[in-house]
Amino acid sequence: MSAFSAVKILHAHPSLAVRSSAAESSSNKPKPSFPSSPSSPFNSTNPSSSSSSLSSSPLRGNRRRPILAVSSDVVSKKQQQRPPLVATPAVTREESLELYEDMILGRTFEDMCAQMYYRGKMFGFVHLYNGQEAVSTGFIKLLSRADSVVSTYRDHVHALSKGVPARAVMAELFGKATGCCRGQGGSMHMFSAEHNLLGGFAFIGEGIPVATGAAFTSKYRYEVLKESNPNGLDVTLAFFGDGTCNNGQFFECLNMAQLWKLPIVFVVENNLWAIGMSHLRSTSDPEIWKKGPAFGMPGVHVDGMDVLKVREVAKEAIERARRGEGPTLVECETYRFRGHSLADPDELRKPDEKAHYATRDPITALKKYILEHNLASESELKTIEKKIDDEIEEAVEFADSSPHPPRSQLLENVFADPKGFGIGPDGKYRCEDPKFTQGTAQV
Ligand SMILES: Cc1ncc(C[n+]2csc(CCOP(=O)(O)OP(=O)(O)O)c2C)c(N)n1
Ligand SMILES: [Mg+2]
Repeated sequence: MSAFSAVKILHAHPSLAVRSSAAESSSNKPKPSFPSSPSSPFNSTNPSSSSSSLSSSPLRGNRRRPILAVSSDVVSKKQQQRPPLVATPAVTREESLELYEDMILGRTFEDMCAQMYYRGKMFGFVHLYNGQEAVSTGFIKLLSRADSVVSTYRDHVHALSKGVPARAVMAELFGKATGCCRGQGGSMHMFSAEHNLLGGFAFIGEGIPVATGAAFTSKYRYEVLKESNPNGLDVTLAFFGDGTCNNGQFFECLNMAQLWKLPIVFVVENNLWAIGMSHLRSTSDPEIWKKGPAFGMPGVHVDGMDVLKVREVAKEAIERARRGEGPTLVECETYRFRGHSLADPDELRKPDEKAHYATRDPITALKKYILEHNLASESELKTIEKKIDDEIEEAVEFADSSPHPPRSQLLENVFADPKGFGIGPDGKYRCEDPKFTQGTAQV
């Protein structure tokens, strides 16, 4: 049984505040908020209950209480009494194995990154995602190739979930020519046009307008250019952290996305910390999901340590974006198992807080679920783990043996050209030169 409330949904209109049956409904007897499937967490309610777990959550009101209570306080007595398992699994065997494999891929890849970083194979800052895998997997495995993902500097696992091969991500981290950005991006700037991975970004919030633009493109193509798309609108997922939600670009983009009903899902990975700053200390109202309704879109809170709950919420948010019903803000409450970056000694977070979340490891939880529901055997899961181990080993060998980019690549795709912009000797703007992006400087 999860320690978090599973889903909390608040609709734009205050009289339509909706929470799922997995959480208690609010005291003003909510009604379903917008059309969706009957089993959706977006429209299920529990009108018989009148207590609100939110009112007792330390995310609201008393911000001096220990962060551990975030999870423990939101468990209502009613939830605790609920039987721990349902007879019918929420996923098919194939789906559960796909989710398991993707989460193992993310975790194993990142553990290897740590090893390679400390061996001096990677340079600059490297931010790992350990602990947050349920968010990447729960959302991105529902996308098709044409859908887009916009990430942050914590981007390796989003890239892997979107299908960028592990060897291309590892080679990028090694700064090699075979990397997905030819070694020019590095850890914080994963990009793959082929996979519609529209970038990792070093500046926080920087990716949100890019994602909003991608969603606008999708809508423009479909509705204005009348390009046919049998699946409906292509969807963009914008991932970012809790600390980023205090950045102005977040608010500007929520406004535009809702105004134009763009096919985008804003996915907040609330890991409770922004480097060494606690979310509860830095945010006037720490319940980020509530900011969706302030702009007229649904806001959802979900346990980000439970891939099945994330997937359930993600499915509905993605489908409504695809149907042209506009954006959703989803706050996934999660935790990173390592320091902010591999250069962070992680001394600010309390050991008991880390220990608490370690018991909520999303991979262990999914494994337990698979076994308890007889979706696969222990040896089948081991086979997946072995397959991923081999894939990561191969990725490291590939990255290590790949060539460095040539020196001539150094000034490609940079906006400052030592020879200057403006008009060249031929009377043309330099940017009109087809070789412009290759740079003109001699290095
Ligand atoms: C515009 C900008 N300001 C400040 C920073 C420095 N900075 C790097 S990470 C970070 C915290 C971000 O926290 P959060 O959004 O919660 O993401 P997390 O690292 O927890 O995934 C800050 C302030 C930055 N990268 N960009
Ligand atoms: Mg954070």
